[in-house]
Amino acid sequence: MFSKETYICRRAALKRLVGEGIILLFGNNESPCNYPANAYYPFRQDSSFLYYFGQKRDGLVGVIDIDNDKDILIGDDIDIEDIVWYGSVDSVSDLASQVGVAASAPMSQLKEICDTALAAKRPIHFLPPYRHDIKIQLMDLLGIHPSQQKATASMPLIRAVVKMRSTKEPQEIEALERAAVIGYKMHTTAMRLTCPGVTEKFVGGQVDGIAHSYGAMVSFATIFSQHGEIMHGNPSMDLLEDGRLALCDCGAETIEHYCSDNTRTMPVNGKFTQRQREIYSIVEACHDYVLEVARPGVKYMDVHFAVCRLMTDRLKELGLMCGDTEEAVKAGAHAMFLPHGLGHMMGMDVHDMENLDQINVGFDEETRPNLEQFGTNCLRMGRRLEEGFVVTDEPGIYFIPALIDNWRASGHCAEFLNFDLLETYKDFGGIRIEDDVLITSDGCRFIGKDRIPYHINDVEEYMATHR
Ligand SMILES: [Mn+2]
Repeated sequence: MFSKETYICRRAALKRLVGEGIILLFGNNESPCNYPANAYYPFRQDSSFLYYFGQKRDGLVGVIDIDNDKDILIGDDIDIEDIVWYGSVDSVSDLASQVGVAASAPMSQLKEICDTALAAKRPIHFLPPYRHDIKIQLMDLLGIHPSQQKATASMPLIRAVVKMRSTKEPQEIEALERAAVIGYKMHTTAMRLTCPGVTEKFVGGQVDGIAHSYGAMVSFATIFSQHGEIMHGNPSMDLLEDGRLALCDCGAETIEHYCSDNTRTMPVNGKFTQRQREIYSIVEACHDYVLEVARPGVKYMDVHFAVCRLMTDRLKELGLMCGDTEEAVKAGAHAMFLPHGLGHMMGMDVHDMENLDQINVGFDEETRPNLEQFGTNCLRMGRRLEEGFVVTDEPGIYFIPALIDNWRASGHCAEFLNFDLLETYKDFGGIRIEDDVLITSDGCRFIGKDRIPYHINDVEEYMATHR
């Protein structure tokens, strides 16, 4: 938790930005796995609740009454039976005072607060809920059916939260640096353990254990797979095989819930083949290019397309693509290899604030998403970068057999693609390299003092000397 003043200042700023009415910020509840007392572990608090109210306990709601300049922490104190099983915890009024909130109240009072505000026709602001229990709670409190809650969520509140959380405070950047330290341990663990004959699940499980040992949890479900071409390929019981690549995309969350998100792709046997080197070096060039051009004022969508053009040029040299680079990218031909965007915002959520809808986070009035074109429609971040933003830089090249067949059959972008040569890459898999980038006043820098090895020679050397 940060200082009490941090949360007081953030709530004051939120009040100024939203202007009027009453704000409800729901904390998360425990989520049952297979029966109520066996909840998914670890418990994860809602990030916006954490940002303004700092407390990690389940069953809390933050109320910010803008018009009366009053903050209230709502929640029930635990009883003696809970204390027997879980130990003593601070009272809700103590939790409130720890984050500079003067008032607290039991959950039963939340309905009264809402009824009074509704009767007075005051605006009640809430964020779009993403958990079903909160949707039911909202229906009970405000009478809005879950199917209507996304549409009736408060745009002034969404805009204010996005504005505040997008720009990371110095203390948040320090927290992200701590997450990167754990992320480094996770990735180098994967490099040490990767060798022919072990299962993907074994490596993935050891990597997860590092996150849990040094922080709160993984920042998302670890991807560790020989099928790098499957975007979210979770570890399977398959054995790692000599000659193949393993893609590891994983990250940590610190105790205070700040994330890391990195990807490395390594040869299972520790040595890249010539064909793997050729593709890897293109991804590496695209990844490094971002560092040269990302700075305040530059649109991340433009960086994305610049990377797509660079990738197209290099794939033309290998004979996998052909034709005019500009035209090929305009037509979306590069999406055969890169069917996703260059990156996303990162912070307390690994896809920061994605629950507030990507169009509100990665885009704005000036930069609109392209929802039509395959690949381009997956861009999560397009708008102009500002100092203090944290975005991921994660280009990749994938050979997706079903996509090759699909485009070949339909003739899609046939003038820019060499389908016969693509056919011979169907067993290749995929390569992605990902790091987290902080936008500074005049440029950008990677987060994480120790770089996880990613140059071809560094990866091979690390694997040769640490296994
Ligand atoms: Mn990512």
